[in-house]
Amino acid sequence: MQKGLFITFEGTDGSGKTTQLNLIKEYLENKGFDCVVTREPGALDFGKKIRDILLNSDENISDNAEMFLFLADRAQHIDKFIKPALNDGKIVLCDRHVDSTLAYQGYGRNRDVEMLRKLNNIAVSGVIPDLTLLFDVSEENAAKRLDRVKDRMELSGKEFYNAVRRGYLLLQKEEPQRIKLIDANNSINIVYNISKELIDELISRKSGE
Ligand code: Z5A
Repeated sequence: MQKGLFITFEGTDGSGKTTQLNLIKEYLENKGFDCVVTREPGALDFGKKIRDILLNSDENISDNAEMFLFLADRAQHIDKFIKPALNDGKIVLCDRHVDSTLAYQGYGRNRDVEMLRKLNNIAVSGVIPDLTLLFDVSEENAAKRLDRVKDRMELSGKEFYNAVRRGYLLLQKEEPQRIKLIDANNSINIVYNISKELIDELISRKSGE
């Protein structure tokens, strides 16, 4: 039985989720919790190779091939890293997970969202996040923050970005209990305070169960 807590950080590129994940790790560790930080794609050696293909390949990767690569990374990550960490009672903080596939491959690349849910279910074999923080930011603000060389996914364009963003907002409406929406156009500090409150709520709810 799962003893730890599984918290995922989601949002479009440039939403600031990685910044918040690192701040939350520090916050939880200062409170004495045992945390591990991980990410998709590319947490394990197996996934690093997949990540390299997904983000850096010059080849014209088909939408279906892209989808299966993200799912293969996830299946391995869940079995070999996330499940064992949760069974050890750790708090797992994961940068991107199942909702990224629904938002990017589903709403962004127009793969069937219901089919993706089924494939995600196979990949995660019963492990569901206790909480997902969704950082929502406008395309204009994200672009200002990502003033660097872009990878293959980030080169997909404005229309793709906005389709992914709308997709995330739909997912949040469907699962408001698990997915908490945060306005990430705000300063790092404001976003951090909101994130902390949501994490504290989760911990006190779980410790009362
Ligand atoms: N992908 C997919 O398609 N399907 C899947 O199933 C999965 C992933 C799992 C992974 O990219 C790509 O894979 C991603 C989705 C796709 N592609 N896209 N496009 P990644 O893991 O390399 O990177 P990322 O997750 O997209 O983004 P990122 O570079 O890590 O950015 P971020 O986490 O959103 O932001 P950040 O690194 O925290 O901050 C970026 C900058 O903004 C930095 O300078 C910060 O100091 C600054 N920042 C952060 N917050 C703020 C605020 N609040 N105000 C001002 N400035 C800020």
